[in-house]
Amino acid sequence: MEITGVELRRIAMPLVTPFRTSFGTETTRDVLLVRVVTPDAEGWGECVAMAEPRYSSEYADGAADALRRFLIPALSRYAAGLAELAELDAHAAGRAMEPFKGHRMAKAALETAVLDARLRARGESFGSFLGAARDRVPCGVSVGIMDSVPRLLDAVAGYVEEGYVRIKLKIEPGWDVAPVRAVRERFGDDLPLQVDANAAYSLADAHHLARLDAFGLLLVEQPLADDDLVQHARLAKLLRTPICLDESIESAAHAAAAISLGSCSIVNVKPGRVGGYLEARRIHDLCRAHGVAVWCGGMLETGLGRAANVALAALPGFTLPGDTSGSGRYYATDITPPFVLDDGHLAVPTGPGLGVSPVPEILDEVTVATEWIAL
Ligand code: OSB
Ligand code: MG
Repeated sequence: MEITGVELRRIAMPLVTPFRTSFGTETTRDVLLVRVVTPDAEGWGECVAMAEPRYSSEYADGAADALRRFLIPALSRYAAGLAELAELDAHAAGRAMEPFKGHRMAKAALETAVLDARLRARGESFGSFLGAARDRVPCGVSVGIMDSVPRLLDAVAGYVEEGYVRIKLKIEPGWDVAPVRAVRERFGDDLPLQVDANAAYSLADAHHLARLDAFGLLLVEQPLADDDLVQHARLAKLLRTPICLDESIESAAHAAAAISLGSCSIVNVKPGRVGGYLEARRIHDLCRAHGVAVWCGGMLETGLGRAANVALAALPGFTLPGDTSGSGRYYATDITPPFVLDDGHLAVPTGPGLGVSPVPEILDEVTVATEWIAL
């Protein structure tokens, strides 16, 4: 595949409601989009890095810099060295970028754009390419930290009403046992419920976290620091609630280490966090072979990233509902035709590539800057 050039586009997407986690509050999603242009098709990749390096060390400006300075030139050099340009696919893009450490969210965006262009050119969907085993996926919703328990209960009631099949509550010290208890009391023991701490606790909080065991949670996500698999393994022995890792798992190698240490029994797979959909699929395969459940996380994606996540979530090892919510949970107007929940599920797109494209007028309206890099 020949690549004419790559566009880096920054868009600002106002969220329908502020999203508060233990690491900060988001009111507008600052998104970096990557568009790969080829003679046959163009492909899109959404970079999930946020405006500030709080969830992880990556941030949108840094990702754009890594792309323009290192990753896009590496792809261009790699392509020049290929005997057949036809070999320039997502696997090749991964190899081209491999010499550069980290920057997984930036790499994922470029790899996804290359993959999308390839798949659109040959008329194959992401779901088919990845190995989707179903045509729709059950959807959960991630509910931010609120000012008060009554507000939280109102928000959860709205999502339950909309049909979400699983609720995830963001927690932090001072906002954990009480909101979980309140949600259980109001919605009952049958509501599939889980919590996400975004690394806000330490092992010294083990006794306190064990109080969550009383509420029959599906899992507690990333209770401790991202770089501490050993302490997560210790914590796992002190809790009945299964531990799920998010921030700690940046590659299949990390997943293998976490499984052998006993640091988690469930993995949240976010393609951006692990460097792309190929690595995400490797993690799925590894976890499946070890009987470790996976589910698809989210990073407040627009319809572009959502389309690929929904395809991934249709793989057979994704046995828990994902944070693959409908577009309306995040944005009043999505840049693609919106993803709308039907009976608590989203349909896996079937069209070529991502199966959705940005609506040009909407995209222009939210665009803050564009940059064209000719190859
Ligand atoms: O930890 O899963 C997380 C959003 C941004 C950054 C980190 C996380 C989240 C979410 C929301 O929980 C997931 C979503 O609905 O996209
Ligand atoms: Mg998380």
